[in-house]
Amino acid sequence: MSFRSLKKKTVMLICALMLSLAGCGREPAATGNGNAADETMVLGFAQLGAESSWRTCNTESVIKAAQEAGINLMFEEAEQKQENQIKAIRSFIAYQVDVIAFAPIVKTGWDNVLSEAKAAGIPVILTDRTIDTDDESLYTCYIGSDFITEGLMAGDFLKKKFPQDNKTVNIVELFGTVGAAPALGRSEGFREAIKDDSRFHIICSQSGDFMRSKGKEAMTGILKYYDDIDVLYSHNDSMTLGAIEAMEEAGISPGEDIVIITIDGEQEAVDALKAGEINCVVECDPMLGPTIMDTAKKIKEGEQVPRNIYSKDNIYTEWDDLNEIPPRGY
Ligand code: GZL
Repeated sequence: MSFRSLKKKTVMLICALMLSLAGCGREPAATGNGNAADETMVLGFAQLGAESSWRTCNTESVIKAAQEAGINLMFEEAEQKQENQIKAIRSFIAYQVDVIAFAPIVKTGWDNVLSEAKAAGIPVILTDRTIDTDDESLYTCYIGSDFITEGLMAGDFLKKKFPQDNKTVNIVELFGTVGAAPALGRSEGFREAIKDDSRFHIICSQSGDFMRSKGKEAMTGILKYYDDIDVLYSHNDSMTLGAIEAMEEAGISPGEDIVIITIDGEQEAVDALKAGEINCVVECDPMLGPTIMDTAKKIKEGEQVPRNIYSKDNIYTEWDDLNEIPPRGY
């Protein structure tokens, strides 16, 4: 963690601690008649990191949407560490924000801090990733993609790509962050889609942590060990783009020697699809900001909101009119 970041976090936590000790938190501005003026809504957002272009776009979407919605945003970025997200949520509780939203880096380990938010009467929105908990009251709703469906879409493309013949199809999977909902869901959906076709063999699954550098590192090692890979199924474009670098360094033609299926829909991946280096891109919409802000306002006003608000994810394949794909924005 940089000194600047540590200083910022320290100041943030001291302020929150002082506010909580003073038992005051946020004091509504008084009006002439002594009633609290309409307070501008405060939303605390704990982002998980900046590991991919998808995440950067997601962050920009949240910040822009808060500005446009007139919501005061307290934003903390956890540098891929769950303990930092938990600290950020605790600081939001101490400050008595109106709503907390966060992208849980992994599915487990949230019950304690979310119980504290519940005790403080602060509603919680899960964004982008889900959690495992026995207490469904710990969060109000989830806003993001359906990762199992994304995996099913990827598997369905594979079945179309390899028509019925007897040839074994060897698959390498680049797994996202271990324990993360998108990685677990994309893995589950893909396996569900191909489980009835005995030709498909997943010969290796290795985590690249959703990062380009780690995707390249993983694929470099895999290529040294296996010389009969037919397909790469990668849980995100950043890892895929790193893997493509590794393939090219090994003299392998991506999209031809090895069929590539990837998820997110970054511009660079769509450009590689158009160049024939990738065969299928399953979209995962990062621009969740407007829905988060709209939902947060409804929750603050006491309106009912759906338990799951799913993004609509498209799929783009080598068989489509690729000029129809809109500019991606990330
Ligand atoms: C999916 C999101 C994933 C993206 C990756 O909703 O959580 O995290 O697929 C990002 O690019 O790192």
